[in-house]
Amino acid sequence: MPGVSFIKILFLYPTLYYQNCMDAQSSDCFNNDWSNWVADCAGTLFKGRFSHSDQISLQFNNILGLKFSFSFMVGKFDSWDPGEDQLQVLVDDAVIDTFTYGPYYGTYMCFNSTYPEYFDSKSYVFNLPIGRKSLKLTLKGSFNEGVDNESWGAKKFTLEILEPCVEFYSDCNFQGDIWRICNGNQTSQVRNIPFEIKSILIVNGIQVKMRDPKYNGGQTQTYTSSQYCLSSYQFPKYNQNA
Ligand SMILES: *[C@@H]1O[C@H](CO)[C@@H](O)[C@H](O)[C@H]1NC(C)=O
Ligand SMILES: *[C@@H]1O[C@H](CO)[C@@H](O)[C@H](O)[C@H]1NC(C)=O
Ligand SMILES: *[C@@H]1O[C@H](CO)[C@@H](O)[C@H](O)[C@H]1NC(C)=O
Ligand SMILES: [Ca+2]
Ligand SMILES: [Ca+2]
Repeated sequence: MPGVSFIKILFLYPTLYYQNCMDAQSSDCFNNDWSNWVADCAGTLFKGRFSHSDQISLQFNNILGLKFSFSFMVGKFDSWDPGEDQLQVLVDDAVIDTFTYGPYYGTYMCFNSTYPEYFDSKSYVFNLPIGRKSLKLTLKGSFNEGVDNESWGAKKFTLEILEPCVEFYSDCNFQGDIWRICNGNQTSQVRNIPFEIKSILIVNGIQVKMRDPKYNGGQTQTYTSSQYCLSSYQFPKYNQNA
């Protein structure tokens, strides 16, 4: 067996996968991620304001990992009543946190001058089942009065992949048999994958290097993004006895 074929995977972690509305006046606060509603509280832009049963979500597709970190900043605006008004954080429709604040919690900054505001940073680490390729994050409110009295907003959305994975497939478009490697069991060199590779799912921040004497004149290929269809790809050497 020729000894020069290899696959090398470089996991640069934590992998910053997504950010939105990070600064006080970031222009991407106005994009359609989460919501196209934008509120300005004393010079700081938030997605919002939301009240009653408003909820905002973002769906991520073709994302691969075992462990993630999601963070954002919540704006508590005006008169939240504990026990009555609350905000929930959901991952794929499962609640991972529920929180509230008192009506006089914070400092007077914007909107209804009778009640103060509070900006709070939230951060969550969670796992996804192996093989899951999508993720939906949701912020869901429950308030019994309108935005004139009590409301919320959110900004500084960040999603990091703490344990990313790469998946190799026997067919194009991420179909067929799967061979997966995650950074929890990172191997710098892999010599045998039990099928011919037709596509590779690679999230931002990961490098996959491959070389085989029969492919591309034996030159090392470096992939930094997903490969949807590698036709006539014969690498790595198909090992039927693996
Ligand atoms: C706001 O609060 C006031 C005073 O508690 C109440 O009378 C009013 O109905 C509330 N407005 C809404 C929209 O719930
Ligand atoms: C501020 O809140 C009070 C009490 O809930 C309400 O009566 C009033 O209408 C609100 N003011 C404005 C400007 O919305
Ligand atoms: C790495 O771990 C994943 C999940 O446990 C497993 O499917 C995969 O085969 C492992 N790869 C190697 C090279 O050990
Ligand atoms: Ca206020
Ligand atoms: Ca209330």
